[in-house]
Amino acid sequence: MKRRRFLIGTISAFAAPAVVGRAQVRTLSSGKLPIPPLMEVGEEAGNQLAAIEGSHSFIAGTEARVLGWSQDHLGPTLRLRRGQTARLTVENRLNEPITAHWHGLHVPGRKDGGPLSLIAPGREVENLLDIDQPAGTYWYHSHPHGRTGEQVYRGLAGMLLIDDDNVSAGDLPHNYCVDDIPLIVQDRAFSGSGGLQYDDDGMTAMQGFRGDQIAVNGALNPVAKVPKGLVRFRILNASNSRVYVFRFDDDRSFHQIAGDAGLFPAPAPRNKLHLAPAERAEILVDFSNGSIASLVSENVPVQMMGGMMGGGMMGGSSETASAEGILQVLRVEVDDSLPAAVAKLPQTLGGAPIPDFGEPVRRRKFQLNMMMGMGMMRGMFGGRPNLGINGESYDMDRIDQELRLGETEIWEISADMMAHPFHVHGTSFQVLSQNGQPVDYAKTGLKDVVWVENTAEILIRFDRPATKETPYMYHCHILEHEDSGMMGQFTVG
Ligand SMILES: [Cu+2]
Repeated sequence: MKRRRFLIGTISAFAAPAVVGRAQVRTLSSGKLPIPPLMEVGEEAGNQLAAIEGSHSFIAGTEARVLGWSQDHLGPTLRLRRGQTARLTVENRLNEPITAHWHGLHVPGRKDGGPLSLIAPGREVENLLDIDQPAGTYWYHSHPHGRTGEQVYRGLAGMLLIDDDNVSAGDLPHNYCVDDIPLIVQDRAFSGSGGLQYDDDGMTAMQGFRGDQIAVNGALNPVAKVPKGLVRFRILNASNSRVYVFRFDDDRSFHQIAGDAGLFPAPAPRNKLHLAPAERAEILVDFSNGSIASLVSENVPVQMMGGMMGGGMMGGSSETASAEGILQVLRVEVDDSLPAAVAKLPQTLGGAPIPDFGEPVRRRKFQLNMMMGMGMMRGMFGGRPNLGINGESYDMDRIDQELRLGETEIWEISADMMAHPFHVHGTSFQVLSQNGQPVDYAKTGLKDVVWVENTAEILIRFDRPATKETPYMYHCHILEHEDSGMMGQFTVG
């Protein structure tokens, strides 16, 4: 397959972010925050997602060629219900293979939409997904090996919510698009004509691709109108590699109520929110005093360890050298005419999952490798680098681990050179420690991505099977790392 190359060289040519207080900010229109349409996915037939190519205007007066699910860019928000089977047909109207991966869903390997479940051009696949896991904010995206980064970047991603009728939602904002607002946050780079730029070779693949503009639900610099009360934002970091540290420009505090895979036991107060690629967070923000605020993020630099990957060898990208600058994400304005259903912060979150992993019977180690000899050298000289886990690059003909159904394990994950968001398919896990420090479950909830700076330990169990024909994946969710081989596959039986 001919790989597209939009951008030659390093990202340094596009390293002037939309930074507040800097002169070189390009003028952007501030439009209303687009909200993806809600698709209720029940057991009845007729729910259809089609991968299509479309055109989308990020910058006024320009059009970008993009991808989407049943719409020009990104996809509808799917709402599934616990205890039900979601029936959903996925059709591929593109001229290259895709998959439909349900990120965070506890479904068997054959329904997981991993890289071995390709949907060829012109084909469609019916999915019957039995939903039995905590209510929460999940997502879906294409996952073909070597092409995930570009396909997700161009738009094959969407949000997926699980509701649970047995969990009282009355205490929490739950009016989609009014006080319960999805925010799909992605960084983007543009050509002079307003088209999307992307590159996944060489040093860009080593660092992970980063754009200099922040899109929310496909819009740059949008404005959200919210009611005068408590507002729930469901934030998904669907960026290929960028890490965010979100906060409000007036430094107001807010409460995190959920992480990747379900509610916390109680709202956790925060001033800042660290969100690595593929992580989700639900936050409650109080707008009852009517004052406006902007959601911003620190411009987190790519952190490479060791002198060799410092400035010189990194191709002089200014983003690696400087953490200065604040990225504008979303302006929030209060509209008195909108109904505020919830005014008071709940003290506890009824129906929050209670971890019940039991005693671990085994430990496994996963070392995320940037240092793969000649493979890394290829990356430095402009080719696709050869990254790996435990010394081996992803091979779809090799099963890397064999697990037993229902057995709890501790996985020890370690990173070299830089920090990586490690994702595991097919289940949710509990983070036990990061960098040797114990992690408080009340501040993370259940997860399916863990941020690995140096080391992390997770407690994990699989209750669904995965065969060697359609195994589960574990991988770095920096999509250029995943596409370059920082992925492994395993069976559960
Ligand atoms: Cu990585």
